[in-house]
Amino acid sequence: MDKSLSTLYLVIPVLNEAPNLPRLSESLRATTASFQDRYRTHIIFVDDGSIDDTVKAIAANCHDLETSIVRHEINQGPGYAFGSAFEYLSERLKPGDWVCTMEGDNTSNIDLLNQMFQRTGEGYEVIFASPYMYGGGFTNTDFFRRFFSFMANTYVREFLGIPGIFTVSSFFRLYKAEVIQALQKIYGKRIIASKGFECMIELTMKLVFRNSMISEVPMVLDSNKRIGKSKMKKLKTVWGYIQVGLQRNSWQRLYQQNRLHE
Ligand SMILES: Nc1nc2c(ncn2[C@@H]2O[C@H](COP(=O)(O)OP(=O)(O)OP(=O)(O)O)[C@@H](O)[C@H]2O)c(=O)[nH]1
Ligand SMILES: [Mg+2]
Repeated sequence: MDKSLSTLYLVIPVLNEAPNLPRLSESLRATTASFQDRYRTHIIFVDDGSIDDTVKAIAANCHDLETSIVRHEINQGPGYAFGSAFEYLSERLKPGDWVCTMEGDNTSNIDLLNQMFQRTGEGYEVIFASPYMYGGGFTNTDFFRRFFSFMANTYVREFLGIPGIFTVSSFFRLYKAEVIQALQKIYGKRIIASKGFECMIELTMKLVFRNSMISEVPMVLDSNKRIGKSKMKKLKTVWGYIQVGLQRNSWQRLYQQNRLHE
């Protein structure tokens, strides 16, 4: 391992994903190998009170990869899990590093990372994988899940006033370290307050407040790539979206009051 290289951190929240780990580890291994000349890859799993063998499956499948496991004994939700990962990263991130957040159920097409890095070469600081942009899409995804996702994205665009981004709720994103650090100065080490799936909307808003350079790459979400069911609790997520809407102005004020410290 070349310690002089910058690090690409892959942050993966996992809740009962043991069956998906063999395949996930293969793609993480392939990614680590394909970036080895440019980045050292470090994978941070956030296990959130899984009641299956997720932790054992990580140990069994990822022993040859550089990994850390952040653990919550009791399930707290994916937003809280991302917050724990950002807190963990706050002591470690260096300029030049990148943070990629992704799903643990094999639905984040990690082959897109190359294309995402190409966008960073054009000056973009944050890149979202985007099923809603031209060239992206959904396959093998049930109608209700697509409808829910469509409504969420429409709500954010039309009611929270974030136009111009096609997909605002996807977990699969690439962030420049300096962006995470800038947000941490304003919003604290965890950056996000939301505990549930609405966390990505909160983070998108906070990125937009600081005028971050955001771009998207098209992704086809293939739900057949995962084993098991979605863990999203729909009603809880709708409530989370409403809460995020209610807190929008206070987060914006916080940015305006603290931006000089950036
Ligand atoms: N840490 C943590 N991770 C979670 C939690 N709920 C879901 N996840 C993980 O977050 C990722 C996304 O969850 P999914 O259940 O796939 O939700 P989704 O992608 O919106 O739904 P589908 O498209 O139907 O898969 C997966 O890696 C899950 O293991 C949670 O409460 N805590
Ligand atoms: Mg999923």
